[in-house]
Amino acid sequence: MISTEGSEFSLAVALGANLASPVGEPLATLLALRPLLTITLLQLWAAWGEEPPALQWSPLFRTAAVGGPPGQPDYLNAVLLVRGEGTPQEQRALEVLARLQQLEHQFGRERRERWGPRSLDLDLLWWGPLQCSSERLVLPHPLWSQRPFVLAPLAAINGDLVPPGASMTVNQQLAELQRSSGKPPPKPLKGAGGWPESP
Ligand code: A4P
Ligand code: MG
Repeated sequence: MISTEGSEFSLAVALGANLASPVGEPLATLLALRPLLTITLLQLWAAWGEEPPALQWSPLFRTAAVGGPPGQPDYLNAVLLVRGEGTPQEQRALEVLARLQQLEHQFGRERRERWGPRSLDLDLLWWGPLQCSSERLVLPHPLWSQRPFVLAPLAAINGDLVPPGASMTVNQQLAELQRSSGKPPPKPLKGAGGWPESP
């Protein structure tokens, strides 16, 4: 048996917003969220007795809504990659999810309909090879590789990344999606002051 103890794993979080939150429009929401999400994750890793992970943020992307009711406003999307030591565990992933949902709630998230507009959506995409299939948590997220609003931010962080369970790089998946949909991939939002990765 190959031990994964001591290896580095990545955990990925998808961020999305297309309605105003108590702090303002989606850009204000994601700017306010960033330090809170950073502290939340660093606190969790510290509580588990792990070294602080490295956080890699994508630029922000303005993307057309996929699915859900017609006429939704465009989204602002981004992805956060959290890289650190320690073996991914379902119990810990549920703790991360609970903290993400607290943040969604803090930013005024209301759940009305599937894929409906929202002031903040924080989805866990994967955590290393961990697989979960409960109602509360499905990992890897079943749809991430078909979502241009996930693949384009991931490609901006590292297009050569082969995510857990995938057989292609993120760049290859993005090219494949472009071929099958016939739509160009989303572009990073320019001039988003206060978001360091913004071009
Ligand atoms: N849940 C299970 N697994 C997970 C996971 N890996 N991460 C449960 C997060 N939550 C997970 O969540 C519903 C339930 O899923 C929760 O109670 C949680 O315990 P939700 O946030 O209300 O569902 P959702 O996000 O609407 O659904 P889903 O299937 O994750 O949809 P997507 O893929 O996130 O789609 N278009 C653009 N351009 N940009 C977007 O960000 N987002 C969506 C939502 C649709 N269209 C979009 C965007
Ligand atoms: Mg969600």
